[in-house]
Amino acid sequence: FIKKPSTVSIISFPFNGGQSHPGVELGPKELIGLGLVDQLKEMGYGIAETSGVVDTESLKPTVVAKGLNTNNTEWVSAACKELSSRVEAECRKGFLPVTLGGDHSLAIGTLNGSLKVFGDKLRVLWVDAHADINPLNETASGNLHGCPLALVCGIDKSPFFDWIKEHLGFDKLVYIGLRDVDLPEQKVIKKHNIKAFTMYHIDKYGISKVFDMAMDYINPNRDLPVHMSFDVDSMDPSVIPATGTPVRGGMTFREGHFLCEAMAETGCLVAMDLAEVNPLLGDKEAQFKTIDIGCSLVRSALGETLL
Ligand code: EXY
Ligand code: MN
Ligand code: MN
Ligand code: MN
Repeated sequence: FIKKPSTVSIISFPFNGGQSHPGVELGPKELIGLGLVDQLKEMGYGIAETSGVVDTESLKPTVVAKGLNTNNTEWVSAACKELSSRVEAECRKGFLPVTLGGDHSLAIGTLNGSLKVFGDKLRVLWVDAHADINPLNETASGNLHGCPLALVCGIDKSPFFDWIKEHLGFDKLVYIGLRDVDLPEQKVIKKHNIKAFTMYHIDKYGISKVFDMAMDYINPNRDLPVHMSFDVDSMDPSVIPATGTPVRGGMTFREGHFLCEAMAETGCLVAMDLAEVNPLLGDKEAQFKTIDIGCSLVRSALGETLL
């Protein structure tokens, strides 16, 4: 248990540069529009004055480098650099930054920010259908939302991301929810022995045991600061349909909420991301479900209980 922040800072990151579906940049507005800030206030959290929106559009470069293997590289870099300083500033004040995406390349910024504050103590719980650790010269899609951890863990030292000085140790990261991992990512995970609990493990052991095993691995005494980066596509598409890279066979409504409730129970959460909500990818019902459950997952991670 560590000193749990009593003030949250909601950072809206309306960004779609890490992938190709328009609409994911509307995620933050929809989540807040459904009342997330008021819900957190009702839970007793203070809302930081410095909550706000990162103006990602103003950071879009006019000239784009040619011949790169990845798309929107400079834009992703500039936007995430700004996001990093926002997250760093909030963590330094002892607030809990909740970064609302926007695509998962946002984690390049959020994890850099929390690493600057917590350093080698920081632990990362990555909840996702995907590993998001493609080396930049090996990604098949060229979408940087499939690469954040390659930059955060220092596998890639791209000159376009020269502002990334801090790297996360591979033994400080754990995955829950994997079910769609590219070959280059499998190579990286095996080479660096990254701990990963896939949907197979959730089926085999149940989410409670998987959570405990994950926490025992990165945070055995439950006394280290944990940054949870939650990709909504970790959930089954029947639960959260409006997202850019859905993969069947995901977590149920309760598995996702249990994971967040158990994370809150540790009292170790110091930062959270909610990524990949794309309100345009589904009909009205799909949109509402996705945003409503996104808000609910955040509340659970911040301590909302059923009784
Ligand atoms: N691994 C695939 C790629 O690199 O393009 C799919 C990545 C999906 C990324 C989303 C954020 O999790
Ligand atoms: Mn992801
Ligand atoms: Mn994903
Ligand atoms: Mn390093």
